[in-house]
Amino acid sequence: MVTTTYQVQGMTCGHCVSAVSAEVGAVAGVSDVQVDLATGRVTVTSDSPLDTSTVRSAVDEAGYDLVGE
Ligand SMILES: [Cu+2]
Repeated sequence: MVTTTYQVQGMTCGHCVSAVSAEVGAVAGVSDVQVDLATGRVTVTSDSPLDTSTVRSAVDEAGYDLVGE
């Protein structure tokens, strides 16, 4: 299991958290997504290391921005 933390910009409420959790959770190999609304930190647990671009697309799909890289 690999745990990676990402920084997501633009989340403002529980709905945003659900949207990001759902999209990132749908990425192949992801088993868990924890979102901290206050800090914008998204912790993703997966079977193997994820492509940042894949996670970025998922966050983008939910309507938010992955910060950095
Ligand atoms: Cu919201």
